[in-house]
Amino acid sequence: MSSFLRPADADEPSPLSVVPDHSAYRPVSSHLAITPPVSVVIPAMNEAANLPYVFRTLPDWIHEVVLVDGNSTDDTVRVARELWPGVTVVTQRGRGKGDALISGFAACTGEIIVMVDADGSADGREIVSYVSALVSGADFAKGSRFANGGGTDDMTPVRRLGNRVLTAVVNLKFGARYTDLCYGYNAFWRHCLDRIALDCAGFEVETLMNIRVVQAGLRVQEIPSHEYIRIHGASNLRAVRDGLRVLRVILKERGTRRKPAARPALIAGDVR
Ligand SMILES: Nc1nc2c(ncn2[C@@H]2O[C@H](COP(=O)(O)OP(=O)(O)OP(=O)(O)O)[C@@H](O)[C@H]2O)c(=O)[nH]1
Ligand SMILES: [Mg+2]
Repeated sequence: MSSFLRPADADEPSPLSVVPDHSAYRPVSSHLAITPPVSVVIPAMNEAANLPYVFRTLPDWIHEVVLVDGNSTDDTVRVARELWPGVTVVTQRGRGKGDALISGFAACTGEIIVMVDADGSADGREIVSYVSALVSGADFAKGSRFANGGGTDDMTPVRRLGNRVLTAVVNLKFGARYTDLCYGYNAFWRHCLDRIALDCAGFEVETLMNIRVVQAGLRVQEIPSHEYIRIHGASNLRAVRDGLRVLRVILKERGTRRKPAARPALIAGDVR
């Protein structure tokens, strides 16, 4: 069990009173000395041609890779096993990216879970930024293509406009301050899953996560991320159909806009 690095667990004993178990921790880099076990979940449907690019960028210090196969008709599973011999392959029972991620999360044994697309659009070398944010105190590290330092090569004007409008609606309704909404590169401590109880099937999964982490009062930090263009194959996303699914989720979730914390009244002699 991780002891002092894991945040948001008020019931845990004081760091000074426990002996940390470092056996599961791995050295990472000069930026981040050690990390708890990190699971990388990759939803993949017919991505055999892209997997070599994805796996090439994954850091060698991660604890495991969980690939969720959406009943691919190509060599996705064989290629994944060749590229990462210890890979855990989960065969998806249902359909859709949300369904795939929920199955993948359930199979993870790490304490930190990172979601990475299989189409070559995500750079695994960014994982260290996500993990750094989590070990520094965030519960949920949310990738953003529109935060300073982020970017995208793979967004049509229609998608860009849709994403911007949906982001604004979520910010307004739920009191969030997101710069990006429909983006698949995120990471979080495993304990977040108990607080957000995911129950959706399709591409609306990221939106649902983003809303529920805010509703749960979890600490969210945006991580600037660059989205590269899908290398091979065709998108599974249909802008209008999936945009409407996202909108439905936003409308269905109950708004929980929180009031800013009241400042205690000044009393005589109080110096601020
Ligand atoms: N297992 C599984 N993976 C899926 C499913 N639908 C999409 N994916 C994967 O989810 C990731 C994101 O899907 P994409 O088709 O790239 O969607 P997108 O990123 O919005 O669109 P483009 O990058 O523009 O093609 C990819 O790794 C897909 O292979 C599914 O039903 N099952
Ligand atoms: Mg993609």
